[in-house]
Amino acid sequence: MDPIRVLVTGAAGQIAYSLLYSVAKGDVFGPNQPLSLHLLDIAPMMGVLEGVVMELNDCAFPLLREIIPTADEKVAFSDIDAAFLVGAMPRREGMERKDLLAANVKIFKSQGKALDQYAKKDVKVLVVGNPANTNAFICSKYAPSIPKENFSAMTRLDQNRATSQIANLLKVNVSDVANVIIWGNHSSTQYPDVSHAIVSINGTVTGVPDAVKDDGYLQGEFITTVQKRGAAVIAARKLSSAMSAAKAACDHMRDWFAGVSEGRFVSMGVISDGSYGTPKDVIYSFPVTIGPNKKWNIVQGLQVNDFSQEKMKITGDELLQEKEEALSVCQD
Ligand code: NAX
Repeated sequence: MDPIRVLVTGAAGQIAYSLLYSVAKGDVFGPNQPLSLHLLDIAPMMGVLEGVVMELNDCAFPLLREIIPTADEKVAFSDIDAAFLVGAMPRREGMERKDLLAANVKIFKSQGKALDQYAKKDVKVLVVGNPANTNAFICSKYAPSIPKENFSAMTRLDQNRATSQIANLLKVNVSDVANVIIWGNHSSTQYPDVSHAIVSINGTVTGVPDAVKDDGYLQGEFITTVQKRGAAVIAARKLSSAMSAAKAACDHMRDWFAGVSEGRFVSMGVISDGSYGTPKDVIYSFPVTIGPNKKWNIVQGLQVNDFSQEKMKITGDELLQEKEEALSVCQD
């Protein structure tokens, strides 16, 4: 089998440190798929990246055929099949939201253009770097030769966090809980929704709301716990989520490449077609099914009550605002 080319940006950073291990081991593209890893970071990080390359070599992964560390976007994006865009400008103390957005627009505009020029046209792009949804939108805007469906933003960590909260509460294994939805933006306005989630308890499948029997919790503390989980990890670890973020990025890309089983759906930030009254043309997190052809479809026909509709609107409005702000600093 020919190796596939996989790009990881922010390759010298902390999420990449966990992500590269799993990707190189075969957790994402399968145990028989050889790979060539393209590692992009900024020039001042090349020394650190060299250390990461040494460690990847020392892992002696049989599937890893080539490692290309670089600070050059042309080298990084050439002929790639999949991209994990993890590197982004972090918010520094005293930095205005607008400045953060402007710095990221610059990065993702440049990377969008590089994708357009150098990547395979069927490349699958997962944006992890924050603000992930809007970064993915900008990236896609500057890569017009690549279908918009090939760009996604990561909300899988939020989905995994929500699933784990429910599994712990019901004292079941996480694999017994399915179809938890994250709607909207990967931010504190996201709406974790278990109205359509199912759980298997002693072999019987029930709706999560029926199993939990506490709508007050599901519409209150559950939502805020998931929304604020990232901040809770930072408060405890003094560093942001990395191992769990890398695992979620792997889950997202694996499901995109391999598909998800019948009756199951996962959440991904994808280009909105206005389903469920959401704003069109923003990267909004929806429940999606994925077939064996690497194509996702937004799950249709779910009943959305007034409570959900309101939450979905709040996060949609935030995405519209972010998009407007990002476009205002785009210049062209
Ligand atoms: P780190 O600061 O450890 O690493 C980021 C790396 O990106 C650094 O090595 C930096 O030099 C590099 N970088 C910056 N600009 C770059 C550019 N233009 N091209 C290539 N590399 C560049 O951050 P880490 O903890 O790894 O987090 C990375 C990003 O993920 C952050 O934006 C973070 O906010 C975001 N996250 C997103 C999550 C999600 O669910 N979507 C969850 C986890 C995480 O918070």
